[in-house]
Amino acid sequence: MADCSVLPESLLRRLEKADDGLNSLEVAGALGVDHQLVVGAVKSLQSLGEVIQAEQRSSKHWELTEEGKEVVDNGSHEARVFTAVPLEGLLQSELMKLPSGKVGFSKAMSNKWIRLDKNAEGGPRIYRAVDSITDSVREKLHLLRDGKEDAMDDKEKNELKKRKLLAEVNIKTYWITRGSAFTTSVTKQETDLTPEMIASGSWRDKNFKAYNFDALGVIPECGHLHPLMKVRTQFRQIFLEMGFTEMPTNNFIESSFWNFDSLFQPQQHPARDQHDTFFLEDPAEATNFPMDYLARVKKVHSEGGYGSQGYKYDWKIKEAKKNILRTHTTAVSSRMLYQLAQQGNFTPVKYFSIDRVFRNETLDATHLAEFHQIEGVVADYGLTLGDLMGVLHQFFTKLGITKLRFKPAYNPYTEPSMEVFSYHEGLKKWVEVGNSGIFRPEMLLPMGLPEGVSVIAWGLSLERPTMIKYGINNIRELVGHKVNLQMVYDSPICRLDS
Ligand code: FB9
Repeated sequence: MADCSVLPESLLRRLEKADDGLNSLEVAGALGVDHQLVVGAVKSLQSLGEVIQAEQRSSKHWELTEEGKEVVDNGSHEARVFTAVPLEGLLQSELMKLPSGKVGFSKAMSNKWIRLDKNAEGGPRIYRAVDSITDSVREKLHLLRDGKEDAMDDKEKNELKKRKLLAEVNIKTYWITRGSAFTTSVTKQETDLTPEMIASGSWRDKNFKAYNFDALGVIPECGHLHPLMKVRTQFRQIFLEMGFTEMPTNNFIESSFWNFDSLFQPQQHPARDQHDTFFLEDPAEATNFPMDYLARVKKVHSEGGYGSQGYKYDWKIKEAKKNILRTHTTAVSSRMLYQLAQQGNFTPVKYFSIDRVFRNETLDATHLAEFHQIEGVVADYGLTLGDLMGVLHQFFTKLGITKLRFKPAYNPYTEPSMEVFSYHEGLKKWVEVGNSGIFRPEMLLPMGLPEGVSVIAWGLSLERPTMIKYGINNIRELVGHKVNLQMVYDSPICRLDS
């Protein structure tokens, strides 16, 4: 087997004697190497300049099929039949049970290697008709496999093609001729200029490979951000540009107190029962509450206060202690507003959050039991519904959504509340893009926020805009165990601009 590292030199030496040129496939056969190695040598010689000329051609080429290769390894079927027949003969029925029996019998008979005695005792019996055989099919296939295309004439090749031992394939070959700068001594091309070469000056005698500025860089193996995370970054950027500060949302588990009671959401509200909320078994209860604040929450629920008549029910701390998976990030907003009230002198704030929330809801193509909620909160003296509409216009304009409409709605913790709609040019209809409202005094005043401070807030999901942005119709293509990770790798950068 030729030494592949000197293939280019071997090719040049053959070309020196071939005035008309060489066919790459014949060279491969002559050198006993795979044709692709010769193609590689042609490419490397072409990179040296005009040493050779190589014209691509399409050549028909005979290749052994898998069965043909098996015959080279184990002999032809007819030869295996001859070998299987002992001197005392073999029942034809026994021969037909052998793997090569059926396939090799007729060929062995036509080669007159065996004979059949139909009247033998016990049934038709096969005997050897000669003492030895030459398995020429195996020998010729062996020669062809080693690149000797002239081992058989076309008639023989087509015969073996019918027997599915050979196949004729079209391959791309090269017709190689001497170039204007032909030489048989190509020096090894250096691809790196090393410090040693510079220090010793040996670079002067080296032949450097031309730098290929068109070569693409190796794409580094790297991580890929999920589309949701790309869109989250864009929303975060929008909030930061608007002067909002991100809230700490790193607790999926929340007490019912902060998730519901602090928001003046009554303990008998349907959203608080099992089929809408995920309750924890262990630890089932939260224990650490600001008890003076808790007492004010209990009072405003059960008796009212701050101008409100309350819900007039027997509020129970046991219900408030229940641990749940938070159903909205408004629980975090509530904690932050309570913390703001504790700082003593009130200062206006703008907060935002983007994180996972969990609801025990009916699943469908666009809803799972969890989603990412985006929430914005602004607290200041004298904020009105107009301020809320204004900040919503500013926020959604940064998303490229300019046509907004507001529809009166209900939330337990905001009054008034508005659903936000935008006209979708593609769908030619108004689609809901979020919900909003002004937090109730029954929520803010028990926290200790000063009279006159009002807090406007709004929310939307991260999944909906992401699915629209990336053209995903079923949320299970975006999140969950069935996600096609290639989608994550291939998803383009996200720009949520107007
Ligand atoms: O995100 C929603 N829709 C949406 C948002 C953006 C968007 O961008 C387009 C590319 C340009 C497109 C659509 N929605 C809210 C509306 C619907 O999708 C709705 O069917 C699903 N809603 C979720 C809740 O469903 C159980 C989206 C989610 C939602 C709803 C309300 C809030 C947060 C998320 C809220 C709130 C709130 C209200 C007052 C005070 C504080 C928070």
